[in-house]
Amino acid sequence: KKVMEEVHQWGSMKQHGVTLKYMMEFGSNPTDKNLLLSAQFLHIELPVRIARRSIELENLPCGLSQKPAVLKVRDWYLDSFRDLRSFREIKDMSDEKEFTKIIKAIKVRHDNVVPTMALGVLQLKRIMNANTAIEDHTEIHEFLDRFFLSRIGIRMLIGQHLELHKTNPNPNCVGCIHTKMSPLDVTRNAIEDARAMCYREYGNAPEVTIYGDPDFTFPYVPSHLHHMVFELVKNSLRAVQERFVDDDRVAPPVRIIIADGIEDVTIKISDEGGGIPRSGLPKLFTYLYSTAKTNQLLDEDSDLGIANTVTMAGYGHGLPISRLYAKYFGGDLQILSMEGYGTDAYLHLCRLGDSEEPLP
Ligand code: W6P
Repeated sequence: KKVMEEVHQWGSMKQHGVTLKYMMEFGSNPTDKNLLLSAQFLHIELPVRIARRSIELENLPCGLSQKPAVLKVRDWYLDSFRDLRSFREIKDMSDEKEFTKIIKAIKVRHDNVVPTMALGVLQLKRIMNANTAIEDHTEIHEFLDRFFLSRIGIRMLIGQHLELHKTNPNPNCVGCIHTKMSPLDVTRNAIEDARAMCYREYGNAPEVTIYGDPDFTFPYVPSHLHHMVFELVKNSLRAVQERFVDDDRVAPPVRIIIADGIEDVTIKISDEGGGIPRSGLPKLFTYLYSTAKTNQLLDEDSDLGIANTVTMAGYGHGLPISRLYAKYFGGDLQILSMEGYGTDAYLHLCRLGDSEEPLP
């Protein structure tokens, strides 16, 4: 209870965003002095950001805060807040080293926040379906958007600090930023992973064609791009695969085009999976709506729905979270569909790395 006072105090402090450019400039020089400055910054910034989320987790509508899975996430946030606040002032490299261990452990503690929150939402949905009143999900949706966007930022900051400690880093990498990332390479890998998953689930996977300049590179975080393209290709493969089951026709390939513009790098992913009705488009990005039949396998008592993480349907949070990854560095994700034909996803990645972190 005493800790809540401190949480409220820290939760009202200003958050300080950083830019991709700043992270690159700062991180390209991992001297002891900079490592110390970085740790000192995180020692203040992380409790501020974590306190805000803890407060929001306590005050969710429709009783979401009381769902067991959400309580568990709230406890992770409070534990991390305590860990950070109980750490002494960082004065020398020995403090820095120990602090780095703490934030590494915090990152691991929060590894399963996304599936656990998905479980919390599911626990809420169970009772909401019972009373069929037209519920307004806007507030919960907007909370989850803020919550997951903040999580991306927190993990990016911790990840950057941890990567700076690497003894033999890739010369083209600054922390988890690849200064010469080839979107074509990352896309190829994401396609391979998505097709492998499709193959496991259906015993077959549609072809994917890809157009783009193989020599084009720009600074970005490969793991973020992989996550987004993997999610989109998975959706397309599933749509095509399900439309062409028991069909003599060969499935039309998913087509990907990578365009390098001045402002944006845009990746278009087109499928002929039959499309979705216009009225269904907004639902694609909502957390409370999900078609995943496999979700029913989730058990209240099981820690996580292990089975679900390996199916293509996932938790149904993949698209909204992919859009947050795009937005985190100033990009966006749009989906257009022609019902009866297919769907196009436009993934815009911002090239000018000086857009500041959006801080919810
Ligand atoms: C579909 C539905 C969808 C969502 C996102 C990306 C691609 C696709 N294709 O049929």
